Amino acid sequence: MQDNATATADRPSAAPRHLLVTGGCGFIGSNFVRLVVLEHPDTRVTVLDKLTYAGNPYNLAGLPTDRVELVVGDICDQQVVDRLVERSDAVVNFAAESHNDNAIADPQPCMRTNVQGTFCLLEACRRHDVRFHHISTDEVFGDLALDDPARFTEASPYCPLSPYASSKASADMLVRAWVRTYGVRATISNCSNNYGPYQHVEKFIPRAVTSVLAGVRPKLYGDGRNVRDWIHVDDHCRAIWVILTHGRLGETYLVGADGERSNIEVLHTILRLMGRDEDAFDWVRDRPGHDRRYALDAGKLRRELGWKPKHTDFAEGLSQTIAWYREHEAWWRLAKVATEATYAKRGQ
Ligand code: NAD
Ligand code: TDX
Repeated sequence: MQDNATATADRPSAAPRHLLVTGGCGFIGSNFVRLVVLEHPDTRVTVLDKLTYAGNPYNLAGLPTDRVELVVGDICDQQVVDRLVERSDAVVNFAAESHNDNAIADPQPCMRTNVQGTFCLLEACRRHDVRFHHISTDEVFGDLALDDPARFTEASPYCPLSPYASSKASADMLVRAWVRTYGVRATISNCSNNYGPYQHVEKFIPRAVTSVLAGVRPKLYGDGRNVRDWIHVDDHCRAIWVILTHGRLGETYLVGADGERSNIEVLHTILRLMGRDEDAFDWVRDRPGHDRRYALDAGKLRRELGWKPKHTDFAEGLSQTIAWYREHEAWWRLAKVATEATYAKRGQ
């Protein structure tokens, strides 16, 4: 799709020349920054990242320093946020406390960053009339039963069921209110579960893969039948760029790749691809309130903006992801030790 195709009054037409990416040292944010810098040479990126345990500046290593700048700071710091937003054409907000298990153990950081941080960014975008794209999740819609043929659409009611999901739903509500009340030029995307390189080892797929690599048995929560709708991070990042440059202002777009799989199915595939027996894992206690199933219908994004996923072979995407973790042990080894110590205390 051309950068300046199909411009209308409510549809931004040009690629931003100077983009502010919050949370750009995390998993999806760093994949997005890399995509933008490598494929859109007219765009410069400033990353604002607090470098929490989940943020790693190495994730941006090798990118041209004249086009990528890292500012270490907090999206809840209104002064820093205002200064950076004022000199940007657009903001993409990835910054979040993104892990359900952490939010259950201690919801405070999640509420602060995900809700208060989004509020700060919206206020700055309102003051400086800057385009805002907010990254959200399918978890805002609650969960579906395993035998329910339904999938979430943009019309599904919000029904968050976990601390993390409720913080993301709250942030989405703020964005909608700032669009309606102040005319902030914003869009929201709600995506399903991502996998791919640079994902923190606390998350299911990298945790299982690095456990096998480290000679430890992976862990499966509950009965293992919970279903997630998997999408490769590269497909998510390409969807974000299309929505940022061609999405209708004020709109929400769901991003998913028809990748529903039960956790036990995913774990079996990982074990098979890594040459282990399918039962070489441990069952552990379930996550409290564990959402049963997520499933997204991304028809609007496909129809309106012509997006479609490229990584449609899940086993192939997983193989590449496993290879990435195999080749980047120095990237995950320390985080793995700390993460497993935390999980061990929680009995997971
Ligand atoms: P991540 O945990 O890997 O990265 C989060 C980044 O935000 C880190 O670099 C961290 O240092 C930074 N950060 C945290 N608090 C901050 C603060 N107060 N100020 C500035 N920076 C801060 O997360 P991720 O998996 O890349 O998720 C990115 C976004 O996508 C989140 O908003 C998440 O809710 C959303 N999302 C994730 C998924 C998924 O499957 N991972 C799916 C749908 C939506
Ligand atoms: O060791 C594990 N064993 C296990 O069975 C871990 C870490 C998880 N699980 C299960 C819990 C979930 O059903 O696997 C599934 C996926 O878990 P996570 O990777 O923690 O992801 P999830 O809770 O589904 O949330 C993710 O997708 C939506 C992201 O972390 C969120 O940021 C995103 O919004």
